[in-house]
Amino acid sequence: MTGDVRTTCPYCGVGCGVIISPGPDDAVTVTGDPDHPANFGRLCSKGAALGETLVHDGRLMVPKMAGRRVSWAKAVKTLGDKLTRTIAKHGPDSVAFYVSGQLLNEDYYVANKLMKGFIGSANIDTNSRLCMASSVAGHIRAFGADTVPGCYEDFDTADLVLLIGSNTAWCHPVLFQRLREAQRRRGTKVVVIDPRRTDTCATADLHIALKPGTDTALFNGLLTYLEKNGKRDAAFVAAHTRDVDEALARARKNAPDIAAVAGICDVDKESVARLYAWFAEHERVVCAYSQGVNQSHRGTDKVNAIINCHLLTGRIGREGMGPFSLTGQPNAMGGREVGGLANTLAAHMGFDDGARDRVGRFWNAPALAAKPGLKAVDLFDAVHDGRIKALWIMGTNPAVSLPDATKVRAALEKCPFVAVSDCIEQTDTTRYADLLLPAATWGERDGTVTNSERRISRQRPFVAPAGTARPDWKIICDVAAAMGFGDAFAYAASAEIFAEHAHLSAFENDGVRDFDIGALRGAVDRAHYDRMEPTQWPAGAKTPRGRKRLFADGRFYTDDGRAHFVAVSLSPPDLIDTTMSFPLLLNTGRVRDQWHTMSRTGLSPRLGRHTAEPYLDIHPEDAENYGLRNGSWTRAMSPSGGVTVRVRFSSAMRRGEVFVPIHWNDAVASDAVVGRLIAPRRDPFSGQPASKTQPVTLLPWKPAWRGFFISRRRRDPRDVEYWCRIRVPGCYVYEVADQVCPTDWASFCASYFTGMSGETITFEDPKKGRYRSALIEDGRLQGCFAAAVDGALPSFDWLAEVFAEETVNEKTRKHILAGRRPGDAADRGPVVCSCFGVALNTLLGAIRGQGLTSVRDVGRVLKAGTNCGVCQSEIAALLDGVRGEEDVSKGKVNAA
Ligand SMILES: Nc1nc2c(c(=O)[nH]1)N[C@H]1C(S)=C(S)[C@@H](COP(=O)(O)OP(=O)(O)OC[C@H]3O[C@@H](n4cnc5c(=O)[nH]c(N)nc54)[C@H](O)[C@@H]3O)O[C@H]1N2
Ligand SMILES: Nc1nc2c(c(=O)[nH]1)N[C@H]1C(S)=C(S)[C@@H](COP(=O)(O)OP(=O)(O)OC[C@H]3O[C@@H](n4cnc5c(=O)[nH]c(N)nc54)[C@H](O)[C@@H]3O)O[C@H]1N2
Ligand code: SF4
Ligand SMILES: [Mo]
Repeated sequence: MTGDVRTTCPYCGVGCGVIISPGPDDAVTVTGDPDHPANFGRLCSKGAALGETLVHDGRLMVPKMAGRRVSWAKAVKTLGDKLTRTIAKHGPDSVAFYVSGQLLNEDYYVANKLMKGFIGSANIDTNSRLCMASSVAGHIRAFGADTVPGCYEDFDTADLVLLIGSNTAWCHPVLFQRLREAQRRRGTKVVVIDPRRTDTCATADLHIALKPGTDTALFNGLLTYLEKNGKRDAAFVAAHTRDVDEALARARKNAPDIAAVAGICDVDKESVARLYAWFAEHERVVCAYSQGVNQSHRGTDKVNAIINCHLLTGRIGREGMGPFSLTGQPNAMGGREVGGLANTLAAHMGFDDGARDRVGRFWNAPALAAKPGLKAVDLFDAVHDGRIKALWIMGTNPAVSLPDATKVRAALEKCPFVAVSDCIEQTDTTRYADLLLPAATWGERDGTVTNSERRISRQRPFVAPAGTARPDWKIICDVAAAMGFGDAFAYAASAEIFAEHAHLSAFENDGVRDFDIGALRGAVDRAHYDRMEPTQWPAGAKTPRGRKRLFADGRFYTDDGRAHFVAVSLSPPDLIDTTMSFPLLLNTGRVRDQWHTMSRTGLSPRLGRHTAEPYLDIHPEDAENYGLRNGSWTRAMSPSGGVTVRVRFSSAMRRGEVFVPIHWNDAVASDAVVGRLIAPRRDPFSGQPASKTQPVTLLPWKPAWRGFFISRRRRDPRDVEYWCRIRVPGCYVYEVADQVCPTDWASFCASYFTGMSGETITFEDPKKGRYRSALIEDGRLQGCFAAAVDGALPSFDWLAEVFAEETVNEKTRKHILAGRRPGDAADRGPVVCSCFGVALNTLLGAIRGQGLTSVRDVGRVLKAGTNCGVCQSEIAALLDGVRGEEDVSKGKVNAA
């Protein structure tokens, strides 16, 4: 590359602008784009580490059939023929696409057009079903369209922000920083509503640790309270809404007063009272919500319970207020716009006759789908029972991320033909593919994404695709041509697809549909597309440069133009009940420095150090009942499956609830696919699975020995029951454990060193059951193995650093088997600040030793937290912890 390239981060829905600049030796530097309105130059730890992920490790470089390389021509023809023949024999509904919020608008648009307009089925659904479907359904019920009314600026100017079921500090870090800035600048109050005390709570004014699933009661109670306390905006409600009485009647019955709500939600009355009083007091309120709301078997009702409160108070569409759904993936929003969900047609139109006729004419479609298609879980059920016979998966890893993952795998196994487009060769899903298509990925692809605030930004390429990889839109159009639809898919570039998408949004619109980006149609001209600045839709004839907010005029997209209150309730069967056999409630979600199934973040050594192993968080008092110790292992089980993970004690958990992150999968760990545990229970309106409330039980899993293995090359163990891989600079670390001890450690270890050469140094203490060995060649450490039956192991941190060093000197060599840095007694612990590699024990040492008292002090002394800032909440919590220890030692704290 020659000059700077402005593009967009490929991770979360904040949609930050990044600038890629050429660096020395073909490297690039990644910085935040100061002019991008989503981030104004900021990046979080994941964004800042993007440069490290531009390696070709594990990339799928060429198309493959049954594991063998084939030409693109053959791959495209095979897939085209397969689809055509299956459709001819079994009808259009016998084929399906399962796509992703990680595709660009252009990819998504052509995939949707091919399925719904040319194949004649609507069996195309997306992983956004697992993510945003309840928000979509809630928006449509209330507003008549899937509209996010507000924008990020509202977080800057609100007086009160509720973060509901959102771990914003970790999942939308740059937006969270923006909110923290507002807290500092104007004293914005922040309330977190989440069963767990997450990092997001560290700087909140109030945390409501409600019983999972009870949000509807909390917001129904709020609605009742607001009405009782004269907070209804009578003029707005009368002129612009309907069904307020039904909603209020239901809310009153269900959540009559604060005491009742506190009981249902299992929180103290004072917290509920404070939340309600603050909401009543502050005109400028933003309710931002994410997966704790959406991923529920009553997620759509939760969304409407929240929206109802904004409608009653008329707090919508104006500066600093409104309900705000935080989108997860970089293009979760765009997928909704093109029509990637099975129950929408295209450009925010449904399957009514008018829309079908309009879209059919626009596409000149030979076979427009007549009715909605199958939603994700149903779609995979149809694969399982043989109704769907050919499936094309693009940019998602359903073998990991769908509920009932074991059944999903069985479905993939049974399906007569599975094609997968991915950029990574070995994922849990690609192993079921009959045909693998190498997709170009971030940095290589060219198109647009839409973020949480409806802002469409460009992703621009700056490197050539790896191997023979091609952009998804191109692959889809080639397959369409092979099916005989070449004329309708003859785009020379993604710009032409975008222009068509923009044109369709404006086609016979006249302001009746919210999604209108007609003003961007000029993008058909390449130069125009290249220059396109981040734009918030609607960007039609009236507001060609985009619009920040909608609904200030009180006009909605329902048939009667009014917003609809929705009467929602939370009756006892809606509460999630555990049983005698499965007495704990499993909650699932994300960690700070990993992204989904780790195919990209897993490549970054920096990011691997924040949370190295899959784990289960549990309250220490619960753990006791299950015979679990901190750092021991557990087998967590539900009726549909299990995982084996490490136990972490956490007082941030409510009693009776446990948490397991979603990221680990068979490509990085022996048995940590949390989707295997989740029952496919889903919301009746949105079809979104309830991924956050699964009854489970726990058993201790007791290995006879544990250890680790470090190697320069990847070599996933096959002969141990437990393993997980951690990427660190220059090498791979494997944590391993097994229930059976090898009879001979030396030969067991030798099997790990197979194929490597060098001099072996060994230490063995048979009495204590400890064994350590290292392989050194030409002064370089090649492999390292340590095992112990009593768990007494050195930390691998320093050893991993030795791998990064060029040569091992005499002094170091002596310490290798001890696993300890010369002259160093302490283990540094996990990395807290990824940007500067500052580890936990270094932080604690400095805080205690130098008496540091603020995040700023820590930053001054260690630099930690001074770049992207996402670790600031963790540092604040450490400071609190140390302060607590001091208070205890000074006798300031009485036993609680
Ligand atoms: N680091 C990182 N960031 C990401 C991602 C990632 O993989 N890694 N993924 C992106 C994507 S696709 C998404 S969808 C977003 C998700 O972003 P978030 O929704 O913020 O993330 P989660 O961790 O899934 O869940 C949020 C919280 O919901 C809480 N919760 C569970 N049950 C309930 C309940 O009944 N009520 C309430 N009020 N809360 C509940 C959980 O305890 C959890 O802390 O993150 C995006 N950002
Ligand atoms: N239990 C539980 N399950 C969950 C969730 C939860 O909270 N709990 N969250 C759900 C949510 S919100 C989400 S969004 C999903 C995410 O789940 P998935 O979508 O399954 O996760 P990813 O790892 O993001 O999968 C993306 C795949 O696309 C590939 N890829 C990346 N870029 C490209 C590209 O340009 N083209 C193509 N063709 N491929 C590409 C990557 O290599 C990767 O294999 O998980 C859902 N599942
Ligand atoms: S907040 Fe972080 S992950 Fe999300 S878009 Fe911005 S830099 Fe990327
Ligand atoms: Mo998501």
